[in-house]
Amino acid sequence: MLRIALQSKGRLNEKSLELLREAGISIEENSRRLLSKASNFPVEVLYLRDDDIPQTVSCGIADLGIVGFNEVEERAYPVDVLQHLGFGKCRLSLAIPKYIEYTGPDFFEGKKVATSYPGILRKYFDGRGISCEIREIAGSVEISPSIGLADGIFDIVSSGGTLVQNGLTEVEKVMDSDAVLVGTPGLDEEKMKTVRILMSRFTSVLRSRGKKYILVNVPNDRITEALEIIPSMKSPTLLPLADKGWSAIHAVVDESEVWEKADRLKQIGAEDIVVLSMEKLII
Ligand code: PRT
Ligand code: ZN
Repeated sequence: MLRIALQSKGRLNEKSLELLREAGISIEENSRRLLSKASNFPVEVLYLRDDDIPQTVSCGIADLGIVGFNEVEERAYPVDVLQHLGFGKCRLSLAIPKYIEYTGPDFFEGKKVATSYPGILRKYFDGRGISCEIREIAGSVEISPSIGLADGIFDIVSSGGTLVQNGLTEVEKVMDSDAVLVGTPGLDEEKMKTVRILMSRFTSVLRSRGKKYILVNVPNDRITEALEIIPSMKSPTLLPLADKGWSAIHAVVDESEVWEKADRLKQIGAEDIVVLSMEKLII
């Protein structure tokens, strides 16, 4: 039985459970329970605050965890980063009041910066030989400059709305982050077998996200051009139609490119373009 630590509530909770669900793992969801077993896979979920996940996985109380890469970097406990999961995307950046002129990273020499991520920030400044006073605070970092606590902040940025609301401007991106699957270093072979199955299911789910399945009928003399518009993952599926001189192409395309590709296919004489949702892409 593998134990996987997930955030009990917060930004990553829902998406982590959704990933497990889409990977075919049924967890009984009861937020008051600390531990829940899956009914159809040898895994149980341990719900924790995200801050505690790296340590819990590092010391083997949980075999796996899903947590922001920023927390893994900040806590610096030894864990194996097994997979980037692509949700919970954000960046950690330095920001200063918007009316102050920024002169590059040396701006922070001798200044004070407020953050909840002192470890990552210390590494950044040390790597550049900048001596800056880091003021660690637990929350509402963004108000620090306006109350005179710091000259700038180092915090998570997603849309940038919070910075704007507080009269701040982003001046340096220090790292990108997304949710990652982490594992206890040196798991035994028995557990690793299950971990590998889980990771390959996650890969299938993640690959199918944002993808559509497209079927299109193309005159045979335009097939080469059509295949340039919708290149296939391996070799394309090409089926002759009953109507001689025509073939059907099946391919997987990014959702964001569907309209643009459909327009181009029509321009070369393609007809009957069908776009389908893709639930899983199991390779
Ligand atoms: O209770 P617990 O300790 O478990 O949760 P938490 O409150 O510490 O973390 P939570 O749930 O807020 O975030 C969990 C993880 O989500 C973070 O560690 C990041 O990896 C990731 N993540 C992604 C974010 C954001 N986007 C995000 N926008 N975490 C926080 N924010 C906050 C940020 O702190 C800032 O206040 O949102 C604000 C900025 O957002 P924008 O969109 O205005 O730029
Ligand atoms: Zn937290």
